[in-house]
Amino acid sequence: MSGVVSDIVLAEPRGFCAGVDRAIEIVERALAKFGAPIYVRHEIVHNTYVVNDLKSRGAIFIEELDEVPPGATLVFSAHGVSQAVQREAERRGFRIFDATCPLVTKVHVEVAKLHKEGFEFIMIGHKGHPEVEGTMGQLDNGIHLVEDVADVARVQPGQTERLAVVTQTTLSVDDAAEIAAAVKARFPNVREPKQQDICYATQNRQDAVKVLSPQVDILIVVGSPTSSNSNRLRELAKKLGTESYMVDSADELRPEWFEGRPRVGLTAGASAPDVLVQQVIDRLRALGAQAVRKMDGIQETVKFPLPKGLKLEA
Ligand code: 10D
Ligand code: SF4
Repeated sequence: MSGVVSDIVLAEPRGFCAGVDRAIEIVERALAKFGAPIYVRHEIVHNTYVVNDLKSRGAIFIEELDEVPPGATLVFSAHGVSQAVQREAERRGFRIFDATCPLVTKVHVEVAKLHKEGFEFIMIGHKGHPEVEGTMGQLDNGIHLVEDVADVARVQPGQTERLAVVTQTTLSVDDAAEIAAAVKARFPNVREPKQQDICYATQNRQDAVKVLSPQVDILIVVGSPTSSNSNRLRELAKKLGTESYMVDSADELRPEWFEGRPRVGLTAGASAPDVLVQQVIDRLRALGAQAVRKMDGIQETVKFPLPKGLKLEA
């Protein structure tokens, strides 16, 4: 089966975003400063390798706060938490570090601000996703979830005078725009975010796939099945007519995928570490890949500060 792959083109940008870098660093620094175990509510980011690596170093991942012993150190995942979870964690007296991405927190802050001004919300997002639960849980009620255009026709806000749209940060940019347009058509007064809530990293990785897909025969996305933004990359390539598969690790690559598809594009979701991309490259080399090149793409420079109490000088 060797020799099926001829060359690899790496998407640019791909892989870790600033929010993921920060979230992982928060757990690492908490481990270094306070020692194991450090409790983390939900997977810190949706990646199997990252979670297993932190587990091996003393992190314990939980979903419910009653799994955390009194006095423990607790980190909230990058996807954010509801007000109820925040309050309950404080009530239980844990030492809390919030690894919510600042771009998710920005949406929470906007919801709280507009709520005070009497707004209700249409949230575009995926039901059951922890970020959606966290954002919807900023209010007791008044946020109505729509997952697709059909939901927009069904949604019943309490009033339509003061209605605002918010979105999950990791959606398909194109699908979200279509759903937002349907919201606007049904509720012409609706207030849309000044800058859309879909984050720079989601936007940039999808833009790169749009450029790369037509240049290759198949696109491999490194990412875990639970990762929304990674799934959107594979879906986008398929929509553009390029065969695409998502893999959690190099072991999942199947040689038959590449038969008759010698030019391979490779990208990674915002939660997928570079070590996995390197392992995929090694596996593709074993399948015959000779050349590896990066596509031209923008360089990301976004970096978020760590919480107080975990900065190096702290
Ligand atoms: O599922 P997802 O794309 O929202 O999360 P993942 O952990 O894969 O990537 C990082 C994105 C976050 C934390 C939400 F903005
Ligand atoms: Fe933050 Fe965007 Fe990364 Fe999510 S994908 S952690 S919103 S930068």
